[in-house]
Amino acid sequence: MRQFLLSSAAIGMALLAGCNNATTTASKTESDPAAFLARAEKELSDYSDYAARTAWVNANFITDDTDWLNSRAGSEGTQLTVRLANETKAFEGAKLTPDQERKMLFLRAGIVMPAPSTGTPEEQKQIADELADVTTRMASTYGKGKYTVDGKELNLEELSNIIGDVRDPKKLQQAWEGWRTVSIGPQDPAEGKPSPTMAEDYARMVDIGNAGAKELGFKDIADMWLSNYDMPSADMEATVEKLWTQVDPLYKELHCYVRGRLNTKYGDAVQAKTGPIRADLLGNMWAQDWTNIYPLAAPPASDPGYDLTKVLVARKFDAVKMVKTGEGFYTSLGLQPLPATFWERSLITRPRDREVQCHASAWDIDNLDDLRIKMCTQINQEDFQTVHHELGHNFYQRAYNKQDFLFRNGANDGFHEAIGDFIALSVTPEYLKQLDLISKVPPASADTGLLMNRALEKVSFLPFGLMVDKWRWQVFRGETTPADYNKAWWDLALKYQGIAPPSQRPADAFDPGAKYHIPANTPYLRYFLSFILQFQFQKAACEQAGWTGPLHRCSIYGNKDVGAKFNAMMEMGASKPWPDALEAFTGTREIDGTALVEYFAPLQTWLKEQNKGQSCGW
Ligand code: X8Z
Ligand code: ZN
Repeated sequence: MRQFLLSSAAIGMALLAGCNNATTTASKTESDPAAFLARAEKELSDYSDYAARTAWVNANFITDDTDWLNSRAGSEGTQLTVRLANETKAFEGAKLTPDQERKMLFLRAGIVMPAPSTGTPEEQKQIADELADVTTRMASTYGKGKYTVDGKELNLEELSNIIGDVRDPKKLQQAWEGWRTVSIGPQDPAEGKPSPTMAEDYARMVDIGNAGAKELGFKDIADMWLSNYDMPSADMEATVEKLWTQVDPLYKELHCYVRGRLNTKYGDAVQAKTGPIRADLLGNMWAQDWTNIYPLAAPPASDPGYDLTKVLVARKFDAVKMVKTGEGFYTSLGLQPLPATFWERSLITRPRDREVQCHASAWDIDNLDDLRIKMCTQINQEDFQTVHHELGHNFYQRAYNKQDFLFRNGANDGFHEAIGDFIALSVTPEYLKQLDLISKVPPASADTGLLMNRALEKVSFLPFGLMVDKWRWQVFRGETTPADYNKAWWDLALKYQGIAPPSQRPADAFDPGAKYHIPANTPYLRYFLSFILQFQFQKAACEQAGWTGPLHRCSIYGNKDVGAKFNAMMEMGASKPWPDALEAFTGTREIDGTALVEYFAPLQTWLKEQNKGQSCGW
């Protein structure tokens, strides 16, 4: 199974999974690589069918019992994948085809959180069980998170709505700090001994994972995660630095301008003219998407004349209509509609009477066509975007379902995240007019406003997309120890995002745990890469479509020629190194931030003008 996003250590191979009886660890490696790989793929596929359903039920119905089941499946998955990874060692130095090499690498490097397999079978099982318990507990603690405001228990959507809509700094601070109490962990004094805190669980997971990574020949988990990009891990890290250098100046201009507008709105006592931005003022719980403060940052005299959230509400969109509209975009490109089971089995609104993991995700339960999404959809611009994002995962999954099992994956994980976002870049005024959602297309004078809206979503994200895994790499490498977990998090937020918490954080805070991907153990570099790649896809697609206007006005809606080329890239799955897939669709083999910078160039020019005389940076 591949769930985007929801990988637990269990299901952990960025790819994969599978297991029958985990304690039969005695290596039974065949001498023929083809026979070994055929067995490995069969074992993973069998396990995946079972683990995906267990994880789905757990995420849709969080109880002690489903935690127990998920943890058990997770432990079995760890034991299976670690055993197979170790079995690949028998083929080191053997003559392999490029496909076989690739599959061996996926088996060895594709486990998100490995456990060591030393000791007796009983000891191996014990440590895999412990890892699974710790990771399931962290994810479920996050999923069940709530905080009481004015006597009312609020969940993450409700707290996020405060951060998005309210402009009273005291209320913002309360919701922002309130959500961060969730990541302290389940402290139930009635049970006598309190459960471990999330930070304690996290530290234990890191110890186990690093031991597992070393056994598989990696320096640590960071080295292992960075080994999944068709180049040595150090080269990938250098590539990421290059990308950041390309986009950092644009981010700094946006930061500078937005800080000035927040200062005008709130005054010096709340937001100073210089220094970092107060993290709770940016309209999003993690300051990773600033679209909600568009009304504060809107360029004067450049009003696009519509607000997508208001349009959706006025047109009485419900969750199903949001998803149907998203599907309609993909089918307009010539892709087949989603299967009937998608509509029967997906979860698209938050149920009232049970605990669910509401962070949006897309699932491929049988690695074939049992596709589903799970999201607690709200009727707004952000979730309209998210619907396209999640469906992108599902259409990609179905496109590569004829590949061998180990190749049923994205070209790299950044591609998987970029598919749906690329499609959503085509949600332009011209497209909305075609759907009859707006009555007239705004004139060129609205371009700065339109670009600002997009920048508040895309450019604001870049430093966050980078700092999450910078933090994890430091932790995995032992450069940040548990006592400094929170300090290191805020040091990176300051360095890259230029933001600071509204007040000093308490000594027991574990703020990384208030972001889904940390307790759920989902690597985050993929999103940074996606935000770069989606603009490369957009540029190439619009060139293919013969578009000559400004890129942000280009929509590929209905273009079956572009759709066919796009589908050809998706069908490749992970069967070839990712530069091959990139080349197939865009003609270039390099991941590069230039397309993003070009897309926003008119806005950057405008921002520079506005920021004249300011001392930008922090
Ligand atoms: O987690 C997601 C998706 C699921 S793969 C909703 N995203 C990141 C996040 O929410 O932090 C999409 C953008 C970044
Ligand atoms: Zn995603």
